[in-house]
Amino acid sequence: MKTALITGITGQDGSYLSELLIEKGYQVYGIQRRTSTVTTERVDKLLKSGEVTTYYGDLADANSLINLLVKIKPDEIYNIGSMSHVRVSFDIPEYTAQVTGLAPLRILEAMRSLGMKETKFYQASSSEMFGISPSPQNEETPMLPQSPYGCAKLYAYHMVRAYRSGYGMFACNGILFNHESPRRSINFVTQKICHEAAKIKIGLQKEIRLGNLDAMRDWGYAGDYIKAMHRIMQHSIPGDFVIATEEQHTVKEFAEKVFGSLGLNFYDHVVFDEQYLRPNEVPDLLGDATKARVVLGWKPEVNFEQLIDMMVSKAFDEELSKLRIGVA
Ligand code: NAP
Ligand code: F7E
Repeated sequence: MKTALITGITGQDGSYLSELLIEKGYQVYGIQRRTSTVTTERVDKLLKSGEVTTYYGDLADANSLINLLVKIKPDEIYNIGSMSHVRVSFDIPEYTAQVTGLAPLRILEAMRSLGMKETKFYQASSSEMFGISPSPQNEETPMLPQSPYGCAKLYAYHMVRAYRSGYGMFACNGILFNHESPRRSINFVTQKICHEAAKIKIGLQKEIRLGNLDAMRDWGYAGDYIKAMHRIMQHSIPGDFVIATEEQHTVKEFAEKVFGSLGLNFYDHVVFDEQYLRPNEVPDLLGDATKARVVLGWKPEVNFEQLIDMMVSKAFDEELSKLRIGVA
């Protein structure tokens, strides 16, 4: 039985990846950080059933990571934990560098000094690293990040490459474009739009406050993207792969479709709010995932419309049930 260690197991991708690895017969361990309110909601079922085991640790604490590597001796490490919010990274740039940039180095260095030659390492790299490079973006596109988050991810990306070539480690970057799901945190634009539209439909509020509506993104489904992570780790040669749908939409288009699917007109409700603008914007992300398609045989299964349907119907049900139990 293979053993996997997932950092960021309580997040969107961590929960889907845990389910996939369990299905494939892995023993799954995760690192959980201490928080004042419990953040294990997405994996609670798996924790209760004993299919996943978590240990306290923190990406900012090298000793906690070393101790867990010694204890678990994983065959595969998926480093998907991160301070993952681009706008917030402008408020906490140094923390972002610590957790998103330096933590992958901490793990790679621990693997190296512990002599874990057979252990494979996956790094959750991001399309945010491309920044203002013209689209479509692939593995050869120059990277010009615009945010502390993008810069931290780029540092980690290069460390993975350097440890792979310098020490012969099986270390890979999945360069994932935006991917969403009903499990997406509420402060990313897709989930925010779905939930606020649902609340407007139910009559709980009248408006939605948003920032830049013209940003273009290549949005896929998280459940498809975690399959790519696993394929990257099973490929015979470690490498870097762009994972994307190769289809682009604006924030405006996403919102129009969400509101339309609930029988609402987005423009009757939207209010511009500059607090949601960023010091630097990334205007145009569109992936070219040819390498993943050809080398890994990976392609997305859920399209843009299906993703929206899935997110809106779950958001609507959740908002309605909060109302029924009196917490909305
Ligand atoms: P997410 O939902 O925000 O999950 C982030 C995870 O990291 C959570 O489990 C979080 O724990 C954990 N974490 C944060 N700080 C930590 C710390 N100091 N120590 C230990 N764990 C910590 O993110 P996601 O959407 O699943 O994304 C997964 C990874 O892919 C991230 O690295 C993200 O930057 C990257 N990425 C995401 C996308 C996307 O569109 N989703 C695209 C490209 C790359 P808590 O639950 O306690 O907060
Ligand atoms: O913003 C605009 C905003 O925060 C998307 C992370 O998973 O993907 C994600 O980063 C766009 C931006 O995602 C609001 O300005 C307008 O142009 O949903 P987002 P992101 O910044 O693209 C990358 C690939 C990652 O790696 C990250 O971890 O939407 N926008 N109005 C808004 N965004 C937010 N959050 N809230 C608004 O009200």
